[in-house]
Amino acid sequence: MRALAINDISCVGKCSLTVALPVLSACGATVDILPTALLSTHTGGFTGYTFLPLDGEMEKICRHWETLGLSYDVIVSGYLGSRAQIDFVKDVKRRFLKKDGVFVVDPVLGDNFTFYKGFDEGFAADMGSLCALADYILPNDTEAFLLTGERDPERALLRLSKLCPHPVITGADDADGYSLHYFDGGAHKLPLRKVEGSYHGAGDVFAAAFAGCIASGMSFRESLALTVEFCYRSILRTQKEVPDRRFGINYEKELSVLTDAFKES
Ligand code: PXL
Repeated sequence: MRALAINDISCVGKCSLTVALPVLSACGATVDILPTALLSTHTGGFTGYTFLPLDGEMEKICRHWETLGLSYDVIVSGYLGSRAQIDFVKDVKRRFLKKDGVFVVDPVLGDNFTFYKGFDEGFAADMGSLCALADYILPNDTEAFLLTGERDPERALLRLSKLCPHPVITGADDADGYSLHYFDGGAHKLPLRKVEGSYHGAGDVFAAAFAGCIASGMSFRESLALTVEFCYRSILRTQKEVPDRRFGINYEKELSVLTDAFKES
């Protein structure tokens, strides 16, 4: 299975490409990367970080790849630094995704019901137009709200299902507790064990694991269950081991959840 991860390189903070590479690899994928920007750290809670957008370089990289005849079983996109990059990713899907390939979009917009630095409503609307081209979208509760205007996850899921056939809201509180919501023709709710606290990079770990599972031919439901198990264990470990949550999730010692599942495939 050949995967393309489109995301930034945050040198410190264990998110985006530095997570996508090991996690997709643990699912047995050959992983190529298309970096969207180079940052000294991610933007969540750090100040004074460097930010180099790679827009011009991305087109040059793709032109070279076309001479190699590359194509992908799965493309997974994450943090995009500008509205132009959102348009570019649409083009990358058209140029490089196999006919029966899977396009997974993590619409990275914000957390704790606020936008990440540099994003606004116009950016969210453009991200929605990228979601409309995806087979699976993986917003957190904040991103589901920013994309639909609905705070209630069940209503947000239904709105998202008009955009994309398989939306997943990766974790949201409602009257019944904390749950993942997904749609596969009907709406479903998967209760989650909540680990108290806020865990930067958890969404990126989730997106990479889910993309690896679904592209390996695992069913939607099984892919979610395995991804949830991997993320839960990693977050629990982080709660015990990492006092400063800006430094990401300690997922490394839990990669065996994925490697064991994909040993024979
Ligand atoms: O984890 C999402 C993410 C990815 N990349 C960058 C970010 C963030 C969230 O803050 O800043 C650069």
